[in-house]
Amino acid sequence: MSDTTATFTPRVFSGIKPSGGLTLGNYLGAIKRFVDWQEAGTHQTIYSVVDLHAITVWQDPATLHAATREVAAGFIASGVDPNRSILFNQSQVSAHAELGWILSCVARVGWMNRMTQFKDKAGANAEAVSLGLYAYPALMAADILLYHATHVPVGEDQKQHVELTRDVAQKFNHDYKVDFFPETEPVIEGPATRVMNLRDGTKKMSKSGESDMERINMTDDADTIAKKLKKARTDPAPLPETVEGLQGRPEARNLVDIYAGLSGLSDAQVIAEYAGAGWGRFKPALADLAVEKLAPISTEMARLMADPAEIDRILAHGAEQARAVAEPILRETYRIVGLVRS
Ligand code: AQP
Repeated sequence: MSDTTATFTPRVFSGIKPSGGLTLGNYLGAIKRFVDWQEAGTHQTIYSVVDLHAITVWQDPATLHAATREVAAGFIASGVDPNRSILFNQSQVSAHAELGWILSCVARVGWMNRMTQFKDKAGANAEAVSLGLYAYPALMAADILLYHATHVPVGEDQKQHVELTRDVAQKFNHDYKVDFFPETEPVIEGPATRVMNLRDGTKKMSKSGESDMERINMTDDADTIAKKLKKARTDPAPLPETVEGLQGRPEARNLVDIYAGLSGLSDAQVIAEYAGAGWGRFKPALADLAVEKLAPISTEMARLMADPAEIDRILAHGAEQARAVAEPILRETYRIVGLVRS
């Protein structure tokens, strides 16, 4: 039984839900890394707007299509090149749903019960949320394993789901006595793998958070980005002399981390540059950096979104390419399981 990905084609898969507008968290934790993988050229890169995941919570049908296009525009404007990466929306490749069902029959209820994201999202209302929200990690395992992806770049919050994907792959390989699915590696590297809410440094920045002031949206204009960062909550102390000094200061750590993620520096390098600085110096510098990096992306997103037919064309072409990779893997899965398929 294999416990490495060495025998598989080096391939990256990752996705983002169109459950609202993209945030700085999605950009730093995911999309920026997607572009790095594409640029490295070491792996085939496959990226998806995972709309089947979005509907695990209510989505207005009138806005879901637009949100799907917006996420696709965010990918492209950030540097995902549809000529070098496969870019598509999940629901156009029905193999995701087909393998999702098969892997739901492999995954165990006890595994789902341990998923912290489900507990966070369901809150006190666990009996009333959709069955899809509960089973989400089985579909996510299918998204990854459908392409025999060896590496999955994600933010910190998705680590547990990628680990569950490994468990699903192992159990499938064990139960059917095959060496078919890889044990995919989650890749969570560098600064800003968990960007926090600007109003509360103990909560993750999310698309669906209550207040717009708690997140930077990738469609925010320069003035809005600067205003939100200048109003971001902080403690009164200046920046510390060392990274260790950020301990117990979640808001300060978050802003340093965002600076590091945007600049390509490490947290330690940011602290070395701003040791002892007050917020009156650091926040405007951060706002300038954020505007410099994000404003061109939001301008390009607006340009792309003005031509929705072109985005749909790119997604349709990507879906065709994704099907070509997925189909033989799904076909072989059916054969291994003993399902009849003509
Ligand atoms: N705050 C974050 N910091 C770092 N990475 C993040 N990601 C999301 N938020 C942060 C990463 O973005 C990728 C796509 O996530 P998703 O949209 O599929 O789901 P999510 O993690 O549930 O994102 P949101 O923004 O919190 O969405 P809602 O509010 O709709 O649930 C993943 O790699 C994720 O780690």
